[in-house]
Amino acid sequence: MRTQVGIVGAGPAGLLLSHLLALRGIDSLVVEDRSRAYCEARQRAGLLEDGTVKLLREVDLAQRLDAEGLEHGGIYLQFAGERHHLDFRDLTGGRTVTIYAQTEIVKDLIARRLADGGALEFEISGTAVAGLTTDRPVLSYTTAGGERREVVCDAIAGCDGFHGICRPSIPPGLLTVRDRDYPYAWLGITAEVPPSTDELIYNRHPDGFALHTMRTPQVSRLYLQVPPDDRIEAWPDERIWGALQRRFALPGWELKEGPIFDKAITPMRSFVSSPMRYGRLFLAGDAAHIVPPTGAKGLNLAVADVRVLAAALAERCSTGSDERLRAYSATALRRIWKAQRFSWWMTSMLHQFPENNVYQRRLQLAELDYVTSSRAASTALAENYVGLPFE
Ligand code: RFL
Ligand code: PHB
Repeated sequence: MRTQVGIVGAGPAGLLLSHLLALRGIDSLVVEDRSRAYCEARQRAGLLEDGTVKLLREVDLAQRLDAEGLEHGGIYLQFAGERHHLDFRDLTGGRTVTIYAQTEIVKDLIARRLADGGALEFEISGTAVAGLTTDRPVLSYTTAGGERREVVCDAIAGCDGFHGICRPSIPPGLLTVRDRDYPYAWLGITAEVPPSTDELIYNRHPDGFALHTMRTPQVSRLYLQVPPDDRIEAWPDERIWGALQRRFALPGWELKEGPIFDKAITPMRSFVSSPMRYGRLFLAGDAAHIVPPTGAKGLNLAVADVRVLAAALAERCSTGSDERLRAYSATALRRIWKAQRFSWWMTSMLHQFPENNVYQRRLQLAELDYVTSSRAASTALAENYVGLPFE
């Protein structure tokens, strides 16, 4: 079998890449080891940068996003018993962010690829990549029906997330990893209750960080900083709501509670593996880098990577020139490192670190005070949060 670009992983990176390539007349095959239903239900990101929304509009993927997405012109930062608003429209010349769940983006992308006749295979197993330094790399896998396939490609895109097989297929010693673990995790819940806020609340509290976000006008999403080794069984619903009530408490404001229908604990990590290329294998999205979710950058970075990669692969196909493909890793990494810095900074400013002494905790409060009282400092937060311009 033959395709131009073999794509491993039907997350946002792999699916969007196949769509962007199709728009340029390049055929691809996406292989995914989970079921379609699983990919469409996996609770993850919810916040899209201004540039991500505009890109999805440009490539005709924003019909439902425009109808159902919730446009936000700012966020709240809560600390030391007060809640402060940052007005992104004012600070960034009218730019905004949009709440539209990753589950919905994935549903839209899968529906569109199938409607356009795209090749998409779910529930495959035994994914392997070979011949990466030749000009005919091979993607092999076993179909849901048990048939082993070998697909000869011009290039392979490793969009298979942090735990995928593509990054580990690169010979040891060729990749440089820069990473950082955080001494806590996030417990995330989705609840059937209208959000108690019009815009997201990022909350620094002596008990730990908390975030109030949302999915729709009827569904709230909330996160709590918890110890890294906590198990979800230790968090019955009453304990979760109790912790959220304590952390968000503000005179005259009420946090509404409702039935929780999804809860999970996620570790926090910063990770960059470079270069994002080995021969004809190109890594994109979480396969190459991870950020802690405090800056809401993971999904947006995956989109930014494949935007660059699709253009580079298209140039290679139409002109035979490798120039943009050779620049892919360096181009993507410039944005990635700035998002790493921003995500690390937001995380460091808002969480309780067990090792912090009183002096360091006082510095965090001074930083928050500065960010909410200086126009220069709040502009720096705002322009990173709504998303730096594409290259
Ligand atoms: P994904 O979404 O992990 O997709 C990878 C796909 O590859 C498949 N796969 C394989 N397929 C075939 N063969 C194999 N051997 C395979 N191994 C793996 C997997 O099943 C999967 O379908 O990576 P991608 O496409 O790079 O997308 C990245 C985003 O999913 C991720 O960065 C974001 O969800 C991060 N994130 C957030 N990002 C934002 O931009 N804004 C947010 O508000 C935000 N909030 C979050 C987040 C991530 C979170 N968690 C759970 C990690 C909140 C949370 C709690
Ligand atoms: C989410 O809506 O799930 C979300 C939003 C902002 C973040 C992290 C998660 O920083």
